[in-house]
Amino acid sequence: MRIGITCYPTYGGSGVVATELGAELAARGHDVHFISYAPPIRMNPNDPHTHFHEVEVASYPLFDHPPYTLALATKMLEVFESEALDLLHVHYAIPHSVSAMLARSMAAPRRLPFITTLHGTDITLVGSNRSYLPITRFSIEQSDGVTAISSYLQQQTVRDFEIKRPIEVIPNFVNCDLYIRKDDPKLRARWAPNGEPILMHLSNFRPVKRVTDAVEIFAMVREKMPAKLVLIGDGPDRGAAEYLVRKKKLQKDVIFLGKQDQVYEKLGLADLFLLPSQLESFGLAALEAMACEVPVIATNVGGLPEVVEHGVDGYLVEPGDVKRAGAYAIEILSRADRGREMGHTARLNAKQKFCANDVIPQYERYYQRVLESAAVATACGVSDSARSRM
Ligand code: GMT
Repeated sequence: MRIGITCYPTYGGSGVVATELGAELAARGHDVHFISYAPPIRMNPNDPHTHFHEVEVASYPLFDHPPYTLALATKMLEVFESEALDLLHVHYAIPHSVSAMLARSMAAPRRLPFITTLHGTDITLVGSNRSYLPITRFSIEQSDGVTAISSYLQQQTVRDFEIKRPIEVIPNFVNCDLYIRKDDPKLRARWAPNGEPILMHLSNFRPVKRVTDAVEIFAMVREKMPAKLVLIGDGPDRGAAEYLVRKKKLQKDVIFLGKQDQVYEKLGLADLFLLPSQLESFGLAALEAMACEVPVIATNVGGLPEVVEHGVDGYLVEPGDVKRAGAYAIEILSRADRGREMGHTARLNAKQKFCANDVIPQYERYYQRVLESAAVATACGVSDSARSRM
């Protein structure tokens, strides 16, 4: 298949999923064309099946906000024509599904079906804003196919957006060959020279991630035992996290790595992963840690209970309950066998439920179904608005 993929190319879960999906599809022989304003951060530019098409956004003194949505729609049409795309797959509804809808209309009567994958804040936060809700709902209804990355998000979308069409749940995935444990004492010694346990957090440091809670949890652990906290990522709350680290005099024990490309090289060195988010539609970072045999302490919100099994491969606490999270962290870290056992189970569960080898074929089958029903709809002369029933 020839697949156009649009996503946010910077750090963020939806862009990571879209890029990894593109890489997996390319490895299976599909031609993948990323269409965005910059190459996605994890994209492999040397892969012969992977291509990038830049959306150029012209500015003009009249534009306070250059209309990216329109430039994107034009580029989608251009790539459809030049590369004979079979379909477009857009990640994060706003504004990508609206651009795809425009591109499909411009391509008519040629067929350009598009699939929208919902990731989370496009529904739970930004999409629910009244400036965006009606158009997001419309573009979801109009998509030829819609997927959500967890059952939680599917139900939330149906409920909050009063969506009548089917939404397929295709969960996020992890490459189980790449994300593996790396018990390398030399590498661990960079952060923990005296063999201290390593706690880790990875996110975009947005307020929804509650990064300062990770620091609070670590401070509780640190009162009981030597330990190190490695924070991966960057974003608006990094300053607050750094301030809290200084306030608690933990500078020697907390390492801010900033944005990192190959996170699998780091995650496999951790003993415990912290994801104390206010909300998480899935929690990809938790899954990536689990694949590396790292138990997870996360919050009992959104799609996280679909990923982390409380008491089995980690623990779930209510958002903001740092005391309970700290107690669980101490429990896991003070008994090495408990942590290892949970870590092993975490990898087993990650492999069983979310391995790329199983999830990517779900996307391939879904693409096929969307293409077939779009072909039938065109043959029957069904309009765009009536055919979005996949
Ligand atoms: O808010 C974010 O963390 C970014 C956002 C995105 O779309 O980039 O992440 C969402 O998508 C990820 C990939 O599907 C999910 O793993 C995250 O749980 C989800 N974030 C939230 O729901 C807050």
